[in-house]
Amino acid sequence: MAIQQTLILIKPDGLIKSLTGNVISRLSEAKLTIMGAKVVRVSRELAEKHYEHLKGKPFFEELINYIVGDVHKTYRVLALVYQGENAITKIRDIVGDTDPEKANPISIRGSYGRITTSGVFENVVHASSSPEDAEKEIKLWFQPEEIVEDIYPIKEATLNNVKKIVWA
Ligand code: IDP
Ligand code: MG
Repeated sequence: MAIQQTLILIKPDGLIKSLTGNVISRLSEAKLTIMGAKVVRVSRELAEKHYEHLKGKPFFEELINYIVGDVHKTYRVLALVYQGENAITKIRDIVGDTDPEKANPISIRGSYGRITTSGVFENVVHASSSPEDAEKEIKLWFQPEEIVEDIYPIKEATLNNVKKIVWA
């Protein structure tokens, strides 16, 4: 079994429905370790990079409106990094299928998700799908100093004469 990292986002519907505590309790069943956590106001640029692989899908624009907070007028997501053995599959099992109607009813998405009339799946949380996606996503959402251990290689960079630690 491999030690993996995974990025979780509690999306704006999760925050406006006051599900943060429930979601974190459910995720704790996986017995993983939290490595980083923060509240983020999501820019369109960050949203489009995060969902790059879905560009061209009919629901893409609505998905971006959803994750930046325009749909729920809730301009924040809670971003979490978990680490542990088989973290990706363990978390995806607790989170459930992408489509809330197909998701196991006791999963997070099965319990709390819905399909809106605009067609986007409001499914409460994001969870990385593979180790490659997790690495890309964690490096996109977090700076090295925001993670309690160096989970990926880092390097020193100079930006406007200021030395900074960045992902290598
Ligand atoms: P995932 O979140 O389960 O990894 P992805 O295919 O990466 O699923 O899609 C990202 C997000 O886009 C989903 O969580 C959901 O909010 C939305 N989405 C994906 N597929 C559809 C669809 O067929 N209809 C509407 N929304 C979708
Ligand atoms: Mg995905």
